[in-house]
Amino acid sequence: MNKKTQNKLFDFTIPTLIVGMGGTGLSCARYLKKRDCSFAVADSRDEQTFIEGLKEEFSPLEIMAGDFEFEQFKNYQQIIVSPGISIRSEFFKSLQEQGCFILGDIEIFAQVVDKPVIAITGSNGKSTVTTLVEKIAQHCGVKAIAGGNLGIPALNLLDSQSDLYILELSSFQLETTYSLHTLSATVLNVSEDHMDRYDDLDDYRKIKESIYNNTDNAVVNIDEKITFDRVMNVQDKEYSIAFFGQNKTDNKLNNFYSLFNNTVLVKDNNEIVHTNEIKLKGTYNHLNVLAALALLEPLQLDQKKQVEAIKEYKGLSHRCEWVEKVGDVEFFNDSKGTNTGATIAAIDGLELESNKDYLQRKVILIAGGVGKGADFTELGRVIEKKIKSTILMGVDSELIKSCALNAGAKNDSLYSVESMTEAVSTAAKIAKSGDVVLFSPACASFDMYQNYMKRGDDFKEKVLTLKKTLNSELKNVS
Ligand code: UMA
Ligand code: ADP
Repeated sequence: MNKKTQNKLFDFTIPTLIVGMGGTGLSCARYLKKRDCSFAVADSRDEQTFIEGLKEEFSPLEIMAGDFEFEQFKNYQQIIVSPGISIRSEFFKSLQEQGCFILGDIEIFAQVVDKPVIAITGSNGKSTVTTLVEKIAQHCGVKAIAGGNLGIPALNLLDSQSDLYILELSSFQLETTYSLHTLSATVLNVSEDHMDRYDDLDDYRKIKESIYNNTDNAVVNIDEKITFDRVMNVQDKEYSIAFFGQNKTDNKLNNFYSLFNNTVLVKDNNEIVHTNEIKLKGTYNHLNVLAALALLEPLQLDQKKQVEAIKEYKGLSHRCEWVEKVGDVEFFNDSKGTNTGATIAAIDGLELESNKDYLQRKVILIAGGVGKGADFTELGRVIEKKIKSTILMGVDSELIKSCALNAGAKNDSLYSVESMTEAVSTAAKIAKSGDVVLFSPACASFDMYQNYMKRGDDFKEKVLTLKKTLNSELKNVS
């Protein structure tokens, strides 16, 4: 929305400090090494094998391992900070006051990329939309590659020499990005996440909205009223706007990609594809498809080809992924549901009419983990309204439980467990024929797992073990 928000540019000729040597830090170090730039690295980890590995790859290299030291850091005029480290701490604020230029890997990418970039942020749906945009573009013959928060760090994408880059950007990455010019950009939606790093929801939203700085095509969700108004109220807009959302009869928007009557995707009055022809299920996923199409609009791709790609796309693992039918009970893995917005969307996305009928509820929810400072009030209400039984585990399970109880959920519909094995076996005990077990934690995984993928894999493994055990018990009986 605003043009540049930082006047400084990264200077490849002066020494740089890279802070955090995970995927992002490594990609920066490798990129700077290729360009013969001078750099040092810092990481709180001080394990010997980690340090030896860095020395082996980047020697000679200054490594600051262990606690961050202000006196050492302040010698660097530019510091690349990994997204997992907050630049809002007093430590980094003081460095900025000393004149240090704090930036992230996406800022360097922004300064060197010479092909169009499509950028996607939002609390939920980023990976789904990013991958879908990539798949559609590729199917239409464009040499396109996706990465960023999705997994492959942005600077690594450059090796592919692609003609189109599609970046999933987290709010953490946007905080340290100043000059990214995009062909298209979107904030898919905003709901509470990472509240341990932001003052409030609007603070978080504004960081997300910075993705529209310097875009040619702002793709806007009509139901995100605050963001919609901010984008619309910019004077002398230097970008076009494409909208996406559910079609309401009073809408007079142009360039509107909408879901009509929950059954057809349309652009203005032109039909694109029927929802029953798409493998992705749930209203939120249909909105994801519309956002992907709106993002690709500037490329003017062949519609027939785009629709072919959409019909083919099955979605990603760990996102409302069907796992197994055990007996007559279906199990879904939504381990990537790491905030309340995602879990509520997943519950609604199951589209079970019976959810609305208190006596015939079918969904058993398994949730819990690290809440990241979230307010679970709304999730509590949804549990009370739509869930038959809820099984809770992880460090913040009690927070979810008390919100569900406050909303009026019955105590005997809430179960506390210690492990995934116990969660799955409890679900199996409670479930009746025709029920659905949804693992959608509404929380991050790192109290019990390395990441959401390991957590989802563990859930799937426990479900498969359950199925095997039941099958062998049945055999023994017969
Ligand atoms: N570190 C310190 N001090 C600290 C904290 C971390 O030195 O106080 C070091 C760690 O020891 C480690 C490194 O920093 O060596 C980790 O850096 P990082 O947490 O920034 O993680 P990366 O491996 O660089 O991964 C990041 C993203 N991680 C986060 O934003 C937390 C990855 O998104 C992303 O895929 C990757 O860059 C490539 O772009 C993950 C994520 O969880 C999937 N993202 C959040 C989300 O989706 O909700 C935002
Ligand atoms: P992200 O990359 O933003 O975490 P994903 O595409 O990986 O998003 O989806 C994560 C989870 O978020 C899904 O499993 C689903 O529960 C939920 N989700 C996906 N798209 C949306 C959406 N548009 N609105 C709300 N929730 C969504």
